[in-house]
Amino acid sequence: MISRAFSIKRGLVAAALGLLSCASSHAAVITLTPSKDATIYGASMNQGLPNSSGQDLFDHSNGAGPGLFAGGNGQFAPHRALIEFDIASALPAGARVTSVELTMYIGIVAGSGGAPGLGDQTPRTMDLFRLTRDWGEGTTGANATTVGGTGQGFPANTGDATWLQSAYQQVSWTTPGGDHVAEASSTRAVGSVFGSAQTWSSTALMISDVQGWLDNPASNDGWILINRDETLKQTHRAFYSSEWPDAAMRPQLQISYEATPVPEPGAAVLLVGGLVVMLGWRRSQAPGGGNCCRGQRRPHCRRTH
Ligand SMILES: [Ca+2]
Repeated sequence: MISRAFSIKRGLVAAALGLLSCASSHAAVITLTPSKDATIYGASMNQGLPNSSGQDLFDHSNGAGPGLFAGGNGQFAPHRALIEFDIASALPAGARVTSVELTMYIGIVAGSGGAPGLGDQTPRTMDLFRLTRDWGEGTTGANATTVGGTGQGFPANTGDATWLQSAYQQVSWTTPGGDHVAEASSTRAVGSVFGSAQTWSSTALMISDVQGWLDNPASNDGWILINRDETLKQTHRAFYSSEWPDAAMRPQLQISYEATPVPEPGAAVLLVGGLVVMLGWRRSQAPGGGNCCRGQRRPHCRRTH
């Protein structure tokens, strides 16, 4: 014979399992555009050595221009793109990120003069690294209407990200060119077709980055995009930035995630109701039932009222 206590426990377990089965668990996909993006610019190099002809772009930034550059220009000056997405405002707290991919669209190719089909035709390998220091976006380049002509950036304003400083005249990078982790989160060989989508595929590190930014928003400094051939001449690509007028061509971060199951209100009511009924039943089965008199000890009380 099943004991009364065991029966009650079994009922509670069944109710809890029922509650969980009623909980809403769902997978979802969301696409974000950057909360900020910018380009930082280095100084001219020639086969790894400073170029005596000189093009020092250390004090240039490009926070609000239409293009994000990664790679070397015609005078061997490297460019790097910074990009960040506001994860915590877009995903529910406690969600589990399952897939992440970044897509950007080519706006211009080094050496093309803005003409599709011309310029650097060699695929350029570009790595995404997680940044470890906050940086400023600023308003430089806001008046530019085309990506062409923005490849050297603009004189930085206080607080803008530059090659040497994460916030111009305020905070320096520990390492010039941007503080980032050593291991790339994702890598892509970028082509040369104007307007083409370039996607950095989901990796365990990409997922880990975004999960970390969701769970600890203060740690979110975004990624830096670095072209492995950035010290070579005319290797850059510019991608349309978050300021580009055509929203469909802006950078897009696609995130797949599973929301943490949340008990539905109706299921919670059923559980509480079930508990009340079971506790009432237990009281009614006690010696003397549920009608003991005030002051009577339960083993001695009787239905006398
Ligand atoms: Ca921007």
